[in-house]
Amino acid sequence: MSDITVIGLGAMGTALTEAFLDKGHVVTVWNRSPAKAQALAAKGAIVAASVEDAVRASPVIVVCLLVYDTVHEALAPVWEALSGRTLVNLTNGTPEQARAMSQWAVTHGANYVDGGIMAVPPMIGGQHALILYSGSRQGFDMHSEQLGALGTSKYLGEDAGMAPLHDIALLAGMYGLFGGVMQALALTGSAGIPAGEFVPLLMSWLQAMQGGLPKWAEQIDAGDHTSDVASNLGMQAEAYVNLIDASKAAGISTELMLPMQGLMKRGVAAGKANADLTSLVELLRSQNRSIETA
Ligand code: FVH
Repeated sequence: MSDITVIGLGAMGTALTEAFLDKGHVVTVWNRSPAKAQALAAKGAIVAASVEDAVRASPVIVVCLLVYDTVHEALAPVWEALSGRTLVNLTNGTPEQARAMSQWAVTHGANYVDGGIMAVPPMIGGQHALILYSGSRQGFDMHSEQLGALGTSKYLGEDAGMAPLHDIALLAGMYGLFGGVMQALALTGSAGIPAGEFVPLLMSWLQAMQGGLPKWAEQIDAGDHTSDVASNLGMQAEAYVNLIDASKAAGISTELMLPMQGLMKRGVAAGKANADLTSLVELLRSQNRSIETA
């Protein structure tokens, strides 16, 4: 028996395996393309000949494949081997996919823990690598020491959907930020300003704006978007027009910027001109436009 099995040796699965090995764990690995296991074997990993052998090798199976469908594809034929083991699925997915997989695993006698990796491969094993977990408390507690090799663990409760929900919400924040950063760099770049010159200014601006988020949380939790408003939506919607116009004038695509403008306009039309930008969160909740227009 080994301590841990890792199924999936892409960029992330490889980093996970290395972190387990670094902490002295005995690790069995399996990957669809066997060549990716060679470097890990040289570092001490045991290479299983089949998925079934990999599952049977350890009490805890860490899976990190591309998407949930590939997890099903890989594990469905070997369901009998999962009984009595803990399945930790670190593949990116939706809360619904995680809950369905939890049900499937539990039906086959396994503890199921879902995970969201908030880190890129080089961060794995360091304290800044945050790994979110949810699902079986028993499964998480039994293996929390081994999982601690990957970074900082945060357990979010028995509902397997909680880790992917938090994961996706954090990624939504990240992609929103990155979208704005791309627009900013395209704009300044069009005027010949090197990114290296502008980025320090951008970073300190974003840091300053981030300081306002606790107030956002207070307003959203209280459902009060009209007290103590410093920058009302009506004013921001007018200023936002300049952002679109300046981009167009510079020959920069507005495709990343237009959805936010659409939401602002909807907020103003809904009578929220004097409210804070936070009122738009309620608008997103109450009317799912992407579903309506899909
Ligand atoms: N890398 C990152 O920055 C992010 C950080 C946050 C978490 N994500 C998620 O982690 C999952 C794996 O990502 P990855 O970076 O390891 O991805 P790849 O390097 O592309 O490796 C993909 C592995 O999946 C295997 N695979 C794909 N299709 C199948 C299949 N049909 N059957 C069996 N295995 C399959 C692939 O095998 P192979 O191509 O080497 O044979 C790799 O092992 C992912 O959910 C991220 O969103 C990473």
